[in-house]
Amino acid sequence: MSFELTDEQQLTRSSVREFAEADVAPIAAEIDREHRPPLDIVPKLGELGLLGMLVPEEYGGVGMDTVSYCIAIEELSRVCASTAVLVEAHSSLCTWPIVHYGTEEQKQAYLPDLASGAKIGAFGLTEPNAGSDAGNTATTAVRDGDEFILNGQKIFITNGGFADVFVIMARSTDAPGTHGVSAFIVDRDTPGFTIGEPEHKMGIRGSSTVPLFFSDARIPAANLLGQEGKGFNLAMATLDGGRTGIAAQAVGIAQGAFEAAVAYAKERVQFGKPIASLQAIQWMIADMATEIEAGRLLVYQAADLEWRHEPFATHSAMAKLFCAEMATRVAGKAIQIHGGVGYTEAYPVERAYRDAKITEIYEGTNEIQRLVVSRAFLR
Ligand code: COS
Repeated sequence: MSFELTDEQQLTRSSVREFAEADVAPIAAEIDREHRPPLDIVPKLGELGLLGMLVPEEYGGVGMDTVSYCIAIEELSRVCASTAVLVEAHSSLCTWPIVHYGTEEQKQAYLPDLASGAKIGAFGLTEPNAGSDAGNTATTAVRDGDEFILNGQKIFITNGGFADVFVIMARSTDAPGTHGVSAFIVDRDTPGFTIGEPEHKMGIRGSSTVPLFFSDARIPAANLLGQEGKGFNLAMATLDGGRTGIAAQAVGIAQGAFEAAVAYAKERVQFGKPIASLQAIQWMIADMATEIEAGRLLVYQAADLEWRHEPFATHSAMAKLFCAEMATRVAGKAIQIHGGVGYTEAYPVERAYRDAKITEIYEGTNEIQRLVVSRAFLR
């Protein structure tokens, strides 16, 4: 057993960190304040291969291992969680299911543009009455000759405001519960498919979160993704990997907040000396560092299991569960170390705290992660 990253993984960390520091960090506070997705840097993300990380080389991607992918998400999140989730939802939730369930024609048609960043991807599972109960999908897809007609609504769709390609779950058969659901690839310009107003969120304000509406939206039957009636299984398998990505995002957010807290503790003088010399601060720093490291190991373990084609769903749920709560705790302590200024926009830790919270909710609430983990031991 080796805990050492490969040369390639270390290179991923250093190159993504360099890009994140140079191009993402300077805009992170601004896009948060302006509720504006970082669309200006999408071409650069594409150029660097950061939108094709999970796409095999034969379709124009990088074909990166999943640990490297998590490192990249971690490094982006360290400076900007909104940019990281743009990449994560595009990669884990849109390119991944097309790579793994797509026909050769679908892969040829969609993957090269998604990998280069010419197109951005999104994923539509959640509905007003199908949140944690994801199998309660009400959106319908009715077959009509060589088309499906989609009707219904999705909510809270990450990247939805500007994405070009959507993987959408809709009920296409009369089979009960999760069995009637199928997955479809839907193009943004499909007549009858419209995008709603962006949500105003507590955190990840630079991420686009919108509702989607389908009103007699006709898509080619050839855009059925995977087997008909197996869309719920596809969505769950997609989320298994996605959850490791969100756990990596949480580790990155925590790391960024931690580094800010360490720097501040060394520079802030009270009682005639830097507050870093006070045991109250030292203990918080020790707890933060230890928790981040534990979370990081959970992430890399889940990612490594996936890459080696071992069962990993329980581990990805554990990683997300632990890392999400850890990131909220660490960001909270980072604010505490900063004191009053930490509660203002002058320092990045209040943004980290707001951004960390969503990792406890999206891609399955932590209550759902506890359900997934406990089922593995109690079934
Ligand atoms: N991979 C593949 N298939 C899976 C799976 C997985 N990880 N988990 C479950 N399935 C399959 C089951 O094998 C079952 O298939 P069959 O009926 O063909 O045997 C089917 O899916 C239904 O599974 P289950 O009975 O476990 O479904 P439940 O309705 O009990 O729901 C939970 C399971 C609650 C875990 C699921 O609905 C869930 O993850 N909810 C959260 C949704 C979510 O994360 N939303 C975030 C939105 S995306 S940002």
